[in-house]
Amino acid sequence: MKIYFAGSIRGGEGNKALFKQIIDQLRKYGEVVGGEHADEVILSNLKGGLGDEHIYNRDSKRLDGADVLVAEVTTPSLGVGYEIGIATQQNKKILTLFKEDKDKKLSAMISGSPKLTNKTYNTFEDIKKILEDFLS
Ligand code: 6IA
Repeated sequence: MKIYFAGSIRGGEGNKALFKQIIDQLRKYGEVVGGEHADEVILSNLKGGLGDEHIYNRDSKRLDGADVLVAEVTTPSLGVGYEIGIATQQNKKILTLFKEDKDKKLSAMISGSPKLTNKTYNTFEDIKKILEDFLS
């Protein structure tokens, strides 16, 4: 199973340490693509930076080839929203993870979609359980 992991980059600082934990957990279920921003090793290989067009082409191709999209959506991100829209059109299995926070509300275009599995969490233990239910 190929799993595309999406999380905010320019949309605002996501919780990179948590992204990394999610990616490591996802590797138990399949091959993870995307999520470089959370991976120190790959990050260090990217010194000098990639052009935006390159990132767009590469990520679009990877998303096309993925079976499942798992998106951390607590920090609103145009890129993540775009990827969710594309994956929805491709009828992929999609899971969103949103950290419970009384001051934040997930976009209705995400929380209201019947084509997504939207889950809220408090702790990484919650995420592990959500992933187990969704992916196994
Ligand atoms: O609008 P955003 O930048 O928050 O969009 C984030 C989403 O777009 C992520 O889920 C990625 O799949 C994709 N994306 C956007 N920029 C990049 C990127 N830039 N590298 C990989 N995926 C990206 C280089 C960042 C650098 C810190 C390694």
